[in-house]
Amino acid sequence: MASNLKNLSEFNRKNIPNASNMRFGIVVSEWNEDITNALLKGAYSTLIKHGAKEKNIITHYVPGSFELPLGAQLLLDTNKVDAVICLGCVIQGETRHFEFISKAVADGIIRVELDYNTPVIFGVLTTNTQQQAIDRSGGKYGNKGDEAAMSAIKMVALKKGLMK
Ligand code: DLZ
Repeated sequence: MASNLKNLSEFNRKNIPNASNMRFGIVVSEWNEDITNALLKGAYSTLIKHGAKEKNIITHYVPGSFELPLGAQLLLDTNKVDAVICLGCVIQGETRHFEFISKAVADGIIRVELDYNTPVIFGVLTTNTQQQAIDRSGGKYGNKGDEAAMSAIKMVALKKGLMK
């Protein structure tokens, strides 16, 4: 299925592990904050729905998506989280800034994830238009925040299971 047609909030919820013993960090970009706050709402509610406790979810804001990887790294350095969910929204403008930010964020997030051997989830929308971002942050294509939270839960369960 073409990924741009997938509803980001539709997944088999029966396959998602219980998150009651998991701790999450969420880093949210302040750029395009209407969108990123909607992503946060989706991610947070999905974590809670699957058993995560409010006291085990730490949320921090960073200025823009470019700062998400460092935000994630700083959170991991606290040793208080089992995974970090990075939420951002980069919208194509008139210049090439979009390409540089999108690539830097993706590269940075995977680098932190592998360096720390800990799930760091790419909950970043990279869209051509504001409408595409609205459609994917609680609109007609669901909410990327939901998908990011679900990925975080699954990856923490995988790690906990393998390290037993
Ligand atoms: C500068 C900038 C621009 C033009 N566009 C976005 C965007 O669409 N989404 C986003 O999250 N951040 C944007 N930023 C800010 C950068 O991510 C970063 O915060 C600044 O370049 C400072 O490092």
